[in-house]
Amino acid sequence: KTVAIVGCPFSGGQRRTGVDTGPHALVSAGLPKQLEELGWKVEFNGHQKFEEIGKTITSDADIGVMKQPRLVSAVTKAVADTVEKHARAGHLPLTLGGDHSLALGTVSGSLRVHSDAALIWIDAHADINTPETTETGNLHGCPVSFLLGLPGTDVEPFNSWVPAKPLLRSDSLVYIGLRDIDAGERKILRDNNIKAFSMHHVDKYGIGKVVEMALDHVNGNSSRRDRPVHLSFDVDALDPTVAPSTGTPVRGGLTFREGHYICEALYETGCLVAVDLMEVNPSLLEDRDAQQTIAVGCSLVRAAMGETLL
Ligand code: DIR
Ligand code: MN
Ligand code: MN
Ligand code: MN
Repeated sequence: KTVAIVGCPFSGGQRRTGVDTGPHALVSAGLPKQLEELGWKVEFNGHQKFEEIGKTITSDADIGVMKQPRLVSAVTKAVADTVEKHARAGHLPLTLGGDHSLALGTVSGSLRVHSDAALIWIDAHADINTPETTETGNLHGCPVSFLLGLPGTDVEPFNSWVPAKPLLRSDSLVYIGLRDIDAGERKILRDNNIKAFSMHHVDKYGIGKVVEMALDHVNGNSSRRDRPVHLSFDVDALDPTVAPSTGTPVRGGLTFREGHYICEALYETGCLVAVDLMEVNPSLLEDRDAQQTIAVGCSLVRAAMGETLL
């Protein structure tokens, strides 16, 4: 089995610099070799070249409140094409971010090949603001709304490539780890009846039961549990004591083991068709914190790719 590493040095979906160095740091820490040691054939021919896309965009004024909309749209479109290409070749795309706006691209690419895939989104945040509800204008807080085709997402420049017809049904999405949700997002989650396990639910049921319920939800009443799954993991889902170097840390997050358990359990299903690891920002805080976050990021990916304790 081949894993295709899609390194995405991109920070344009939010305001803090440095998250674009995340992919390089994860690869330099030895992630490709670690995956080979797990028995994977690793395809990695350097990181995505987003500078060239940047050069084609001469001015990128806000559209409504959206920040850098043309750049985010062009980059996510390119990511969608790259992920699609690897998925069609039967490879497992592993996308390293970069900020979480990239997932508009990764999930779009996955769904072009695996149209029945479900999305499991591990994050402190729901990232489901629309261009109308976003309070910050940062597009890393919006990718899920575009994937669901929510009202307000049929806007330029994204509608030049994101289909008007929803890519993903709202019952094909599950969240785990939420604890920082905007008022507008809360309404969207409720109105669309979206399955979300907050940290409250992780405390109440335990992570084992939560993952069980998440898989039950996306598989509906099918006992076969064979639905393809795209895992999009924002490292800020973890507690800041575990993964401190990330742009929007929120206390009260997943423990090291809870994060790893999710990855291990999804690997065990045999149904993972794509994995994203996003929002590792090694430039924040001290080097020791950055090294810890990079190490945890590599470790989460290994867990999703079959590393077991025994
Ligand atoms: C906030 C923060 N909900 C926003 N989102 C973050 O900007 O829309 N997502 N940090 O990861
Ligand atoms: Mn490939
Ligand atoms: Mn996120
Ligand atoms: Mn987040």
